[in-house]
Amino acid sequence: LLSCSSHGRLCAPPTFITQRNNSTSPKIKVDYDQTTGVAVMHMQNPPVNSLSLDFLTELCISLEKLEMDKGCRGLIITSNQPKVFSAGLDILEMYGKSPEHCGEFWKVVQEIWLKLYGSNMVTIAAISGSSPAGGCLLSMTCDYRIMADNPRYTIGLNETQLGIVAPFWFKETMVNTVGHRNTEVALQLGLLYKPAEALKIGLVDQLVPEDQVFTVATQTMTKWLTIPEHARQITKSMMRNPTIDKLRTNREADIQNFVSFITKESIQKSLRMYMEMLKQRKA
Ligand code: CO8
Repeated sequence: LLSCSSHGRLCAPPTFITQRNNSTSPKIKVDYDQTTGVAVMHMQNPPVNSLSLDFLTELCISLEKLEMDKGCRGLIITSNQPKVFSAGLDILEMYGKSPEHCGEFWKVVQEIWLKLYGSNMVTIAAISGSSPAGGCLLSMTCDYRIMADNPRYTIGLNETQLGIVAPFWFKETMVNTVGHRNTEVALQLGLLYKPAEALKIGLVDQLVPEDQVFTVATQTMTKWLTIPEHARQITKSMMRNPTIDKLRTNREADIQNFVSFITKESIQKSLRMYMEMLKQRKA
């Protein structure tokens, strides 16, 4: 079993867990077409686009650059990894790490959500594969979601299945997307929906054949960009600012909550069991 020292610093992960090398190659590829004002962000963090500290930092920097460019009006987020949009937060950033590391990690998770949920750009998620947990959150921060119609893929906030609790701003993003009742059931059971079920509850907006996800995302973007920009942006802020403001004013407390929760021995044990389950499933 995992053991913790008395001052909360956790032991190094056991050897069955692969520590991935921090590759220096870019984890995000951005194609920006200045004539259309649309940027495409390709996530390329093998094998499953898990949202590590490095990856999220790179995502933040790329987003900041695009947001500052007034000519950039639309952003499509997609994945270069086969079968997966994003596997969510990198569990290895939360397992066997010091409280300081966990705090730093959580701050970047907050930052990416704040930036994307409050973005002035039209944002579209081109969901070309599975999108559990943080991958689902990333999708829900966008204005519109187009998913590959393949029943092998799933999307949802499955945190309870890992023995962890989705924080209030994950929950509110989901409520804002699929309503209170759907969220209540989805979050308690940690449901991962197949595309058709996700469409039914409004977790995604459109299903298309796998090879058309990107084309349809581009066509949809063109439509969204015909709406007068200022009116659309103010409307978006009106819908989203109450949730954004809540996190902004509680940011430090939210970090403290996360750190004290995630470093608990029982939670670390749950994460470890979940990682073991992933390995066994693979075998
Ligand atoms: N973090 C780290 N490593 C991961 C993750 C992850 N989220 N997901 C998969 N991996 C690893 C696997 O262990 C495996 O490692 P290895 O090659 O060393 O054996 C490798 O990535 C490939 O994974 P699979 O073989 O499972 O790949 P598949 O293509 O078969 O499946 C899936 C892809 C569907 C994405 C599958 O990997 C999966 O279901 N992953 C787990 C997804 C998940 O449950 N993520 C939850 C993350 S927690 C989160 O995002 C929110 C946390 C909120 C915290 C709040 C606390 C208060």
